[in-house]
Amino acid sequence: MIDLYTWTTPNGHKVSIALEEMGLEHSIHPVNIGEGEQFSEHFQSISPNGRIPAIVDRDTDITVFESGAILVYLAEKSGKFLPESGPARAKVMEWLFWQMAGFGPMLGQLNHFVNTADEQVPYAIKRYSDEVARLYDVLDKRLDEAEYVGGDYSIADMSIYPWSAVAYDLIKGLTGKTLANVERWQSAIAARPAVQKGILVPVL
Ligand SMILES: N[C@@H](CCC(=O)N[C@@H](CS)C(=O)NCC(=O)O)C(=O)O
Repeated sequence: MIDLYTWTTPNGHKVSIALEEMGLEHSIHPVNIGEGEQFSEHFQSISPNGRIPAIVDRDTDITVFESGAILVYLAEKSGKFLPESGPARAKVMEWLFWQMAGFGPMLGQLNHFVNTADEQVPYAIKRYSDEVARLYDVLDKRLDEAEYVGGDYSIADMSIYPWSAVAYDLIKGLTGKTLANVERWQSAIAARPAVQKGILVPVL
C-alpha cells in the first residue's frame, strides 16, 4: 500500500498517473499547497524539501520525495514502465532527467512570470518562453523518431505529459507554432484510462 501526498498540480499528477498505470494499491492524502499545508511538521518529515509529491510505502516503511525518484521507485516496485538495464533503460532515464532538470522547472518559471507574478517582467517572460519553446521543439523532434520518448510508453512519458498538456496552449499562443508530434503523443496519452483517472487526483 502506497500513501501518496499530493495536490492538483503537474508534479503530483505524474505520480497519481503512475500509480494507476502500475495498478499499485494506494491512498491519497491531499496537501493543500495554497493553504501552506506543505510546511507542516508531519509533511516535512516525509518531504524535507516541503514540496509535493511524496510517498510512504507502507509495505517497506520507505519514504520518497521528488517526483523522479518516486517514479523510479514505483517502476522498480511494480516491475513496469522502466526497462531493467541496458540501452532501453538509459533512454528512459535520459528523458526522465530531461524533464526533471529542464522541462518542468522552466515551465514552472514561465507560468509564474506569465500568470502569477506581481509585476510584468518582459525580460523574464522572454527568457523563459524562449527556453520553453526550445524544449518543446526538442520534445517534438524526439517524438518524430519515436512513438514515446523512451521508445515504449514509460515513466518518462508519465513525467513529461502532465506539464506538456497543461502548458501547450500557452506556448502555442506565444510562438504561434503547432507541434504535430507533441499533439499526436499528447492525444495518445490522454486517451489512456489510467491517465484519465490519475490526472483528476486529488478529488476534492
Ligand atoms: N522537483 C520537485 C518539484 C516539486 C514541486 O515544485 N511541487 C510544487 C507543486 S507542483 C510544490 O509542492 N509547491 C509548494 C511550494 O512551492 O511551497 C519534484 O519533481 O517533485
